[in-house]
Amino acid sequence: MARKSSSKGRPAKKRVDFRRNRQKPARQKKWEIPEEGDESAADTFSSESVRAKGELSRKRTVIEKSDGQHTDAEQTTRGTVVAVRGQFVDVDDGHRVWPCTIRRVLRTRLIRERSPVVVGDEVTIRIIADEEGLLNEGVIEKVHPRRTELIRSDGRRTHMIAANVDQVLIVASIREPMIKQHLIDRYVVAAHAGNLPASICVNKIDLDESDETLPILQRYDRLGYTTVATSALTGAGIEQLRSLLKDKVTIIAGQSGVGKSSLLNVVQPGLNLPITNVSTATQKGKHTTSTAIWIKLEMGGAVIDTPGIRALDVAMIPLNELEMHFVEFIDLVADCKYPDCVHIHEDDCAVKAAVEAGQIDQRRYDSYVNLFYELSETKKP
Ligand SMILES: Nc1nc2c(ncn2[C@@H]2O[C@H](COP(=O)(O)OP(=O)(O)OP(=O)(O)O)[C@@H](O)[C@H]2O)c(=O)[nH]1
Ligand SMILES: [Mg+2]
Ligand SMILES: [Zn+2]
Repeated sequence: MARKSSSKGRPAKKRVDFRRNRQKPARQKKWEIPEEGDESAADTFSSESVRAKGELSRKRTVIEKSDGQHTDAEQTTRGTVVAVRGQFVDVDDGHRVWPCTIRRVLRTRLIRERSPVVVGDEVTIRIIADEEGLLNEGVIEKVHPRRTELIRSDGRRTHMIAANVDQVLIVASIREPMIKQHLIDRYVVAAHAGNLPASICVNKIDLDESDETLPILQRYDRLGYTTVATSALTGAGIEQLRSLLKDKVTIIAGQSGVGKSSLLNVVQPGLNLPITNVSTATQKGKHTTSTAIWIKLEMGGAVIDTPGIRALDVAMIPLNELEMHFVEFIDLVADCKYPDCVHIHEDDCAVKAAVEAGQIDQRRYDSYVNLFYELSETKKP
């Protein structure tokens, strides 16, 4: 990941004697928060840490400002949560990644509100000194209001996946593993239910020997989705993929092994995300990417690489709303004979008539029926 290392660009640090008489409190009450992207603010910020015991306790660590002066203001900064590992959270403030914990009162409140800190959250952190007196850690003081929330449900409980996402990129592969249109439809429905625009990427087109990719993508083009055919191996379609990702926060969804991480490695050389080794034996294997991670793109924007299938789900969609997530059904449902038509076994159903007339793709309809039965199963008391 292309991030500034902790040592680079860090202001000079030195240890100085404590003042005899403090003219101002060690901790300034009024914290300044540097504007995002304001390099100079962070570089000239100063901090201190006080040791509790021992020889070093008579010294305090200060960070020298660029003009050689130093002050005792405590440092806060604003950043984005890029990874969450239990109680430990990595925050990128645009200059470096700070390992953070969550302030206790905040954590208690978040647990009560069932709204944990997730990848993509904008947070304000207070920089604190580690055991060596180095300013290398942070405490999350505040989680800023979210623009969007991506939630997954297993039918009983909901889990927050990510915050502030702009769009979903659904990745499938034409082969290895074999493309499954019902899975694409599932993700499309989940994205729609989460109010997120979806784009569809079919990868590994180097393995497409009978030109199957284009007709599949055209089905989604016609429905208004942006589509792209790629090969992480040959580089085909990568420029188009780049322009799709630029300046947006995108969550990448798709089955394990389709090449999500491989594509990101090509989109941004140097990322070095670990890649699954797909052999026939492991085609149904575990995800190489195990937790959601937030990756800043040098061209602008960011992507969230998720463990495929678990990221998006449809289980929280009310059964009677499923039809609304199939865009080509929406204008038709009002023409069904029965107002509560579920478009499966009713007569005079406008949706079924459209399938028969070839206006609605049979596979899309099959996806609808499959999802309908799946949802009615999970919603049984
Ligand atoms: N032939 C071919 N193989 C590819 C392509 N893209 C990825 N692969 C291979 O597919 C396998 C899986 O790639 P990953 O990028 O790890 O897949 P992923 O979607 O990130 O998988 P998870 O992290 O498990 O969800 C690796 O062996 C890649 O080398 C491609 O365009 N063509
Ligand atoms: Mg991966
Ligand atoms: Zn109907």
